[in-house]
Amino acid sequence: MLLCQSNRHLDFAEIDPAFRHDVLNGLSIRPRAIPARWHYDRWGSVLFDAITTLPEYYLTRTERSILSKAASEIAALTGSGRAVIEFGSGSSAKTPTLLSAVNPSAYVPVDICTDFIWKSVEQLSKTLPNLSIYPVEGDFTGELRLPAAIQSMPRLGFFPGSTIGNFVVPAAVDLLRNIAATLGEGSMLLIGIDRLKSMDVLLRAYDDAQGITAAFNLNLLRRINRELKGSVPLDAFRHLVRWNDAEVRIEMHLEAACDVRFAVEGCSFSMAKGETIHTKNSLKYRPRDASVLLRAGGWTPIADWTDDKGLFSVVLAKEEPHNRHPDPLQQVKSHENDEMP
Ligand code: AVJ
Repeated sequence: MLLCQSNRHLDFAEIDPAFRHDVLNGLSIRPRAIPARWHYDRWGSVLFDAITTLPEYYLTRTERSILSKAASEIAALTGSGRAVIEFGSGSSAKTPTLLSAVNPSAYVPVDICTDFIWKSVEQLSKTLPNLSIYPVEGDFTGELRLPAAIQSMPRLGFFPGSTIGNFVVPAAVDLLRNIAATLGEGSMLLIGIDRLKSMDVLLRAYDDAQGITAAFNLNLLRRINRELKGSVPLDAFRHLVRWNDAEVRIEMHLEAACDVRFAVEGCSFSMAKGETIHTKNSLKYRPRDASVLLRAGGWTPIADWTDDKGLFSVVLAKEEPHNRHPDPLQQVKSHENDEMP
């Protein structure tokens, strides 16, 4: 059963003003940086799907196998009858495993790119014909309105793929808090988080031998040329991957291979050889880092699962603002500030 609601709708030819802003602003600031979400136009989503099947890209298959092994344990902890809200559902490849285990009362896929939502939802309604599906087109970093039909249902958020790793820590905390506020009291969250591991395994996962990740990264420039009337010479740029140890993250950049000048929406830019546009972060978390992150975001971890190599974590958490745990230190402090009667 497929039911429709959209937070925001853009027609085909329409250009997202936020894309225009992020690109013009991102090319003007130093270091230059364009948010990773703009990689996902139609072709970008196809390329990302190809990335998930690459031998070097262990994330997707590892998460999927963790989920299928843990499915019944997860279901035992969540109980059945929750509405499952999936953030950044994309092609929803991991969803059927979870959905058939937790026996949800409804499924709400949330994504910025609707093309993919519709296709995957069609597929899903064939596999689970009795499930009510309410796709929401929207940006889950902003305010999200959930469909009225799930108002009274207990919720289980599903945030797979280590997408949380694309956000620097303060933004990740904001996002987790936003998800907690959206899902509300008593909610649970099942989240996939990629772990810290050896640098060469990580570098290879983002710089594969077939060059699919390079094409995915360079596609951003193609999109800029197409949607923002750009004149960026694609062959003057190279896909560059870096490990940033201080920030514990993989970085993707587009590096100018020579001095280059171009225009976007009538604004001219010039870049010197070797200069880069930072296009993506992928933060890696050790298990305890992940636990601290979740707590900071208003979620208390209650169980986690990994693979035998400890490559990837799937964590189940429940919504619990820290002020619901009385903190003795915090209490002393707040008493100090109390005004005497
Ligand atoms: C699904 C966004 C988490 O950072 O690992 C992989 C995206 N982009 N290779 C990641 C991605 C290029 C992926 N996320």
